[in-house]
Amino acid sequence: MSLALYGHPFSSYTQKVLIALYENGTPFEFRSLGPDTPQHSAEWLKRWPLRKFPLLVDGERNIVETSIIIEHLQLAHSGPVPLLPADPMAALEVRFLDRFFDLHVMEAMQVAVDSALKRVPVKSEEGLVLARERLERAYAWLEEQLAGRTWAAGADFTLADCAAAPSLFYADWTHRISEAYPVLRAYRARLLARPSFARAVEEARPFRPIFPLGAPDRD
Ligand SMILES: N[C@@H](CCC(=O)N[C@@H](CS)C(=O)NCC(=O)O)C(=O)O
Repeated sequence: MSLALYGHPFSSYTQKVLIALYENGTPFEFRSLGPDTPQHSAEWLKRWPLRKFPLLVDGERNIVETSIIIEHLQLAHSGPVPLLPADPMAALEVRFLDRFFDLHVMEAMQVAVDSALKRVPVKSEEGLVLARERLERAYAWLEEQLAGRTWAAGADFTLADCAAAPSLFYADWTHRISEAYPVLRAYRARLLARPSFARAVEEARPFRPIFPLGAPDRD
């Protein structure tokens, strides 16, 4: 059954799913959402009127919410890299960390982005302060959590790392991970060196000028 992914290369949540697809070499068609492809936007909105992306289409099925998409890929299109461990308690830990990166890193960073884009009634300076406070708490927690680990949940690359890579990538652009957090900085560097994420970062590079807070000259 053929797979199609609707999304945008610069979107953090799209990248989360791209990492999972690239990790397993899963064949799919990428349908980019943008001004040059109105037919993709029309199809995406027809299939998911809640206007969030990415959306995975697997045959007749529309699958949304990135964590669910990755779990679907594992169940229906598994490959050499299992992104959820077979042991249920180990899988629960991976799901918890996936939630942590989405809710406490990605969403915290998004506060600054949304206020800069005037999508919320918060001044951009205030949004940035709020995002920084939240990110600082998340960084401090992660510094302890990741000590002695290669990947978020231990020795294996999982769903949690798919969530961590784009969230820490853009969070660092929003509020730099300071030298007080060497473990977290090293983990972010390992994520950037992972071929699946490195590919997603390269594909998104031409879109850096659209980052509303201004993309730094690194990564
Ligand atoms: N919880 C959702 C979040 C998806 C999401 O917020 N995607 C962003 C793009 S990175 C989006 O759809 N933004 C458009 C909007 O909010 O209007 C998931 O995991 O898929």
